[in-house]
Amino acid sequence: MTQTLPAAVGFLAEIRAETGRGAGRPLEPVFASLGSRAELQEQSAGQALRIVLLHSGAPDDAHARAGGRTLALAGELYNQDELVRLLPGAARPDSDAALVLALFEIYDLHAFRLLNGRFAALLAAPGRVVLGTDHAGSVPLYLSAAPGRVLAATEAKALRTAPAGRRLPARPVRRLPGTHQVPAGTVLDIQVAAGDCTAHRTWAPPLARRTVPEEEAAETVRHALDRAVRTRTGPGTPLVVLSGGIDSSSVAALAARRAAGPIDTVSMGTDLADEFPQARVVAQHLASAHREVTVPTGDLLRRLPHTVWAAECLDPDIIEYLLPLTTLYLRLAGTGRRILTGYGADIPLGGMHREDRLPELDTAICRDMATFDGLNEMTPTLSGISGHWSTHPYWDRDVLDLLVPLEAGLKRRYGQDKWVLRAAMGDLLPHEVVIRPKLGVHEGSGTSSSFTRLLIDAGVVPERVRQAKQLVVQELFDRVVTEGRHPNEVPLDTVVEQVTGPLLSGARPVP
Ligand code: AMP
Ligand code: PCX
Ligand code: MG
Repeated sequence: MTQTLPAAVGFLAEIRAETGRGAGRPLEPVFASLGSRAELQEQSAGQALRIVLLHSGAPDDAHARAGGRTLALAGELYNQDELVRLLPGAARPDSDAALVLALFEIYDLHAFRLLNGRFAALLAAPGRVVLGTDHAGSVPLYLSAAPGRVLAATEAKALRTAPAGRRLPARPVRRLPGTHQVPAGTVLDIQVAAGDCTAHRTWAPPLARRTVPEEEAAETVRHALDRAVRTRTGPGTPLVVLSGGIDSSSVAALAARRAAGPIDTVSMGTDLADEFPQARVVAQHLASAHREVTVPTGDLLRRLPHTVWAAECLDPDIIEYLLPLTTLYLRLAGTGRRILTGYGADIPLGGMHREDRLPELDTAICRDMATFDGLNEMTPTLSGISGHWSTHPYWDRDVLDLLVPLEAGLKRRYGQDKWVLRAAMGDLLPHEVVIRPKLGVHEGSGTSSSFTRLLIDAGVVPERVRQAKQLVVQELFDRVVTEGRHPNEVPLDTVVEQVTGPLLSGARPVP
């Protein structure tokens, strides 16, 4: 059978020096993402290794062994064709995990500088553990290390019962002492005996800007995005989450052009707001099998705990972007779909920035490219909690390396935002779609306003709504990540009551 999803979508790994010092009870493999579990255990060179793979039917493809090294990979690569050319001999490794391991044998940790993918990886060698994230850190990876042991997992909650680890050159996780997140585009090289850890950046957002003639800019963007969509499209019918804006409509158009039959598209809205008419124009143009999903706002807000559980994110703005998508994924029939989105296009293109001046536009792009790490907004776990795999072509490494450096005047031009993308896609979409500005998902679905309304109804004054949203998200994080509770057991109304109580009794701030 041809695999639709990556071989593994997550893992938990424990490496212990067999000195007795690092001994401890094995951790429970607790994941929000759905999947089957397969466990590997190895004992060699005075080191014990245990890996629990969260897999989708082919666990043997998610790990590889050679030369005393074992590698586990959650996720997938998008540039295998160029990578295999680096290997000696004609035989193509039979999995992405085997390919990364073969590259590691040649380049050691610098192999991670070569990869374009959506993955988290762990490599165990005698006395050494290497942890690597893709350029965007799009599959989150966490670790806890102490002399004689390294624990790592693709979800922080899987490490919640880990004994306190030492401080590392990585971001600490709230209220999990010694648990850190591996930064985006980073390899951590850990000496097991001492627990020492060195960080190597393997990717950084480009800082320079390039001037490119209009036509060439549009052509190269089209080519790069087309390749990113192609490499993300599996053997089955592609499913695109479609808002009708230029970002997701472009992905849908490129997927439809290559597909043998109609692609699937789906749009979500609520009883408060939707963008169904706009999405319908695109679906009709592409002759996709299109669905509209209307979610009552009460049901939408009840998915806040699930969104925090999946994203392990503390940023209330990001949670507002992710809530409608998580809710939509939970309403998709069955499991095992490969989902393409237009998520992230607005970051390198400055699409959420609504004004004409170029310095402000580039300032916003610089800020967003410098602050995305750790937000987990691209995490596959959002769709993983309903057994699907999402992937975001605009955050392909080559697409980002092309989009970010385009000078701001190519991004805002002739009074249009994201001009270069609109120019690149002009021939594949109806003109009205190509030129239409759009609201963000949190606005188009009424998510932000319904979350605000919930808090106002609970008595929060407008000036404190933002603070209250932050507190709700923090409290949800503490319950579903730190305490490890299932989101179904965390009723939103009690959390709202708990965090708004102190806000209500406090003095009303002077406006
Ligand atoms: P945005 O940039 O706000 O359009 O949202 C990011 C991505 O989420 C889009 O490119 C779409 O792939 C997806 N999305 C946004 N809104 C919707 C919606 N109403 N229905 C389905 N997918 C959506
Ligand atoms: N988006 C944006 C990303 C949200 C901003 N994230 C950030 N600054 N790290 C996108 O899809 O590009 C919307 C709704 O727009 C989510
Ligand atoms: Mg967008």
